[in-house]
Amino acid sequence: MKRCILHYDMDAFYASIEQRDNPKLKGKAIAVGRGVITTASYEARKYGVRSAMPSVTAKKLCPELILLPVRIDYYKKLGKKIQDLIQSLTYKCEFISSDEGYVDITEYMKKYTPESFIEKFKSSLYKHTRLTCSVGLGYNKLSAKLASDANKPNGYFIISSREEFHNYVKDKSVGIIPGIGRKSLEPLNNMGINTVNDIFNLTKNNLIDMFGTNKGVRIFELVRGIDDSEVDYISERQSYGQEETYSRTVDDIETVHDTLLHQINKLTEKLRLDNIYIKTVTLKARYSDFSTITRSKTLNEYTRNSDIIYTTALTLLSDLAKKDSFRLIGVHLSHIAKRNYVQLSFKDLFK
Ligand code: TTP
Ligand code: MG
Repeated sequence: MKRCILHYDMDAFYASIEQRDNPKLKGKAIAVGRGVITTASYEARKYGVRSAMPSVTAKKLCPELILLPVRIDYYKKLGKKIQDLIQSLTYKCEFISSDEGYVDITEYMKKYTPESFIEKFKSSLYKHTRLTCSVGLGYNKLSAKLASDANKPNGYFIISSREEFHNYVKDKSVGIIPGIGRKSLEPLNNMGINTVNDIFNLTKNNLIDMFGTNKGVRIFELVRGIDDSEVDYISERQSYGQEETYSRTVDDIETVHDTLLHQINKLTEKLRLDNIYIKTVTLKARYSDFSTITRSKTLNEYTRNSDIIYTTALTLLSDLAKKDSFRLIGVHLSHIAKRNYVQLSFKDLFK
């Protein structure tokens, strides 16, 4: 495979968390939700209990169903823990929701077989969370996403080529293709088009006539397993740093403070533009004898607040053994994350 993309999806996420935390619920038909079910354990699914179903209907289908209240903040916190774990493995990840995401593992294929990587991924997630997930490995995001649904729960599946994609989807319902939503499904079914193969047999022009150019072409490509979209990760090389080399050495600490403040204001402006938060502040200092020192501090929460970053930089500066004859001063910000995935500091939250 030229590219190797992994898609993971936690099994019965909310329900599995409740079963994990309360052994009495293990092996039982449970569902999470009040009026409407958010999800059901696999034991409850045997009775036909599903997400988005009114709980009254669910109770009729499965009278012994145990209904639990939704603890959304708790599930989100666990989702974040899972994301942190995956991010500690590789930065090339894109999280879709608390329980689902893509990881570009192309580079790992030099060291691992697809199977051995999946085993490692699943077992380390389980070790740290006691929760299971299903994994799909594909040659692009589309094939990975489909593969992760193939052997749920706690399974995995690999789709390594367009041929394998075709064989996997051809007899399945059109609805299996992510990107073909309910809206498109109805006109297709009305025309007697039910399986992916039925669409496969339509020409591109047929599809353009039915859905317009953009959507028609998109569907034409999707059923052929064509999807060039990249895993939307933040490049590790993306640098948030500012350095200043003084034309003469600086002994005055106030000047160094001013430089730092100016640098940090510039950096936080860039963070805002990129919608990025950071957790680690690194101070770099070079002295008149050309010795260079860096000192880092990782904060408890993500931030892009210039006061917090400046205060941290000053603390790092005051920790330095030598506090004069600076030739260079610089700040680097790392441990970066997008807004959706981070627990923010109070100052950032209420800004
Ligand atoms: P899903 O991944 O769709 O479902 P799941 O993890 O419960 O089950 P599985 O992946 O094994 O099929 O959704 C993740 C969580 O999102 C789910 O546990 C509850 C929540 N959710 C809702 O609140 N409403 C919904 O309609 C759906 C589908 C999910
Ligand atoms: Mg899930």
